[in-house]
Amino acid sequence: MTWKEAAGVLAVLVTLAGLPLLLWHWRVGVLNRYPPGTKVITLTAIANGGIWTQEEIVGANYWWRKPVRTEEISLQQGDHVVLRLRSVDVLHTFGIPLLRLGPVDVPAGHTVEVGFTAERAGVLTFLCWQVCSPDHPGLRGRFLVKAGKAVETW
Ligand SMILES: [Cu+2]
Repeated sequence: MTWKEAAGVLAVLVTLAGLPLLLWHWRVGVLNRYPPGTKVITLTAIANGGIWTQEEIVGANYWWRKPVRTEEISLQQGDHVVLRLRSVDVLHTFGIPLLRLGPVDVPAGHTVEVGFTAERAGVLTFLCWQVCSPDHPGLRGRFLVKAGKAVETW
């Protein structure tokens, strides 16, 4: 093996090992930029079937199977939450009516972040705010906020 071949093999190995490492570093960096204790929740909207899901949707699992619908997310009173909202298909609009949060546009292929604090215990419904598809009514779920020290309900 000449030194050029060896350099080529080394370059391929560095790329194969380095690229996933770089991506991992970027993702961890993105998720860690909030204050400690912040709950970062990713919700992805899918028009077909009317689903909000916490699963990561990439091309393969969009076509191969139906993602699990996220109907309920448990929170503790006082939780600081950052929602990373995504859409895989059409424009969806996110909202939590009881908090007067939204409507927040979630364009296809983009990630939109919104934050809120679960100040009181109770049930917070989240939904898609516009008729995005025939399955639009399915695009809803709820945060179940369990009471902490100071019990105050919605
Ligand atoms: Cu909708």
